[in-house]
Amino acid sequence: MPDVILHNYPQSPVAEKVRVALGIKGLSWRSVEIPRIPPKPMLTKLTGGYRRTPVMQIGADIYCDSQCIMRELDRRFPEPPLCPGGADGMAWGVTRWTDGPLFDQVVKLVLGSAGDALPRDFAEDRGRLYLGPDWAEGLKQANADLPHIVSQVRGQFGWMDQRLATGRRFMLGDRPGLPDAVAYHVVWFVRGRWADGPAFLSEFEALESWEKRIQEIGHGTSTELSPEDAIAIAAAANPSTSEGSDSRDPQQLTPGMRVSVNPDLDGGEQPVNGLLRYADRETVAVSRVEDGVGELCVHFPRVGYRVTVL
Ligand SMILES: N[C@@H](CCC(=O)N[C@@H](CS)C(=O)NCC(=O)O)C(=O)O
Repeated sequence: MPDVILHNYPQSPVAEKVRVALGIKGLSWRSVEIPRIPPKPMLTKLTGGYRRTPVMQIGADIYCDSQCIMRELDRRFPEPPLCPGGADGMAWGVTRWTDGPLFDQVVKLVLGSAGDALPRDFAEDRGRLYLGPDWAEGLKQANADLPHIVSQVRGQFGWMDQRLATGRRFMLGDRPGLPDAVAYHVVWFVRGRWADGPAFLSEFEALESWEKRIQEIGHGTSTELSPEDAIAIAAAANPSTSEGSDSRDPQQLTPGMRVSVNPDLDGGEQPVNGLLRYADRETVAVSRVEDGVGELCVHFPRVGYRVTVL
């Protein structure tokens, strides 16, 4: 199998989630460092427009969004499983809480508390992405509303702490898994990027000792790769995804349809267009041809993404 390549940057919490999953699986992988703000021409050459972090590449297959990445990692490298002890199914639902409402509040906390200290281009990019077209107003509101936002995060971190306070080593028991990776990245973000984060977290003793256990797992073994080499690897490979669809598909998606795929929330992002290659309940994959690279298959999760038939 070609190498697992993660396009990421060190400060990205969502990438940290995937790095923890790579650690749980004990994998060796290649790391391509991408810019923190657009333009990201080497990344979008592979994705066809998707610009978020992280993106996973395996040959000419490109996996957008951590939900899709984690699922593919579990499919290709089933041992150890991301949902040990038969926790599959609802454990994915937990990710919709941590990555959705909880992450949104933590972003407001981090951006709102930084206020004017944020570099202008970063504030503009992340403000638009997470707070919508009225992001400047949203940032001011977040700053004025910090005590409320902290109270919201505190309650939810309390749930995680409670889960661990019963003596469990990890969220599901003795073995680490998906709920650990998705909870950890939010805690990691709060600790590292909010000045009051460490003091805030000191209330949660069980959570703090669990953080150490997650850190001990590490990130697997990574070696650097240049974006040029990653593109050359894609150019030399063919997508490994077979054509397929599902007769119960509510949108009646079938291979060969011209579609566009975009996150279902308005972050002002560019849709990815292509020919549908594969669709089921969990994923949608489109084929596209990129100048100088050839055919690529770009994968997205179904939940949280809108597929539009063109
Ligand atoms: N739903 C996406 C969210 C990814 C996301 O928002 N990542 C942040 C970085 S932690 C991002 O893309 N920020 C803008 C950027 O890196 O350009 C996922 O789970 O992968």
